Amino acid sequence: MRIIRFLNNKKPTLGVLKSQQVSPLPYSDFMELVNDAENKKTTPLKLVQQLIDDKRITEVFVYGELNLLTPVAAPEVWASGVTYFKSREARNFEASNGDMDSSQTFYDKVYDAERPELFLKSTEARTIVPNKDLNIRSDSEWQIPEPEVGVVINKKGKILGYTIGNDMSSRDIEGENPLYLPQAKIWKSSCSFGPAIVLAESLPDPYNLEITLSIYREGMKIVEESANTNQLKREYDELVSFLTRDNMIFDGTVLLTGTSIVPPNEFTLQDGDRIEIEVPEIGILTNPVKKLISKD
Ligand code: DO4
Ligand code: MG
Repeated sequence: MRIIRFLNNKKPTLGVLKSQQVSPLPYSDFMELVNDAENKKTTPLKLVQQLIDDKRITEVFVYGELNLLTPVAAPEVWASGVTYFKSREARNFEASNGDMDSSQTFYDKVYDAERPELFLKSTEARTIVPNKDLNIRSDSEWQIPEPEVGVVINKKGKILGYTIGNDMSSRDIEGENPLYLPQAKIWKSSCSFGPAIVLAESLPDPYNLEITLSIYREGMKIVEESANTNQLKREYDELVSFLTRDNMIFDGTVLLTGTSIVPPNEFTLQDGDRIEIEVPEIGILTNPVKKLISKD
């Protein structure tokens, strides 16, 4: 079952997405549904099914006509790094100016270490809803989207559902010095997620999700690459357990689980590009790209 959130008469409204039809739910946020299910000693899936069976939902909206919001108002988005072999190779490439040698880099070490790389990626105000502009930095010449599966968790670290996230990244800033990671990852509107959350209890196998990245420029598809979560080096719960350890985590937090898709090394995003990330079980996360103008 896929849950979305949209503006209905300017009010955030939760909805169930089936084919291209959306049935509104009596909640304004995903966590309200989760908490109501917990109070009623049931699960979100059963509660929504009950609302539908009781014919308490009669209105239907057309998905393509909605003003989408992120499917949960996530106070924070965290991200995992170097959880796929492909990401390890790409990080080594950008850090070595293409002159790869086989010595053990930080990226090689973190790929094999027990403790994963985790970092704060975004806050609610910096996170962009589906179909709205994602920014690229004014001071970077090498920027890419990172298509990732995101887990939606509660404050105890329980995985409630799965979504699609975009961990926009500056490869030249990170490649210059790994200590620049926060600047390579966080700026105004550098993260989006959505369009839906597929409930954990209704997703048969989160380790077999095909992710496809498409990038369009002047109407033409210029990048198309796919990967599968069966290549993930770690388990979702393992990443969550490190995130919640000795930490303060809020209900509705999203943890992105790393990328296995890296566009060709010569590629960089440009103003006017359109990014689409598809996971068939979840949907398509679409965002146009806008280049920030330096105020220096
Ligand atoms: O080490 C830098 C971040 C890597 C990352 O974001 C990823 O692997 O997805
Ligand atoms: Mg990433």
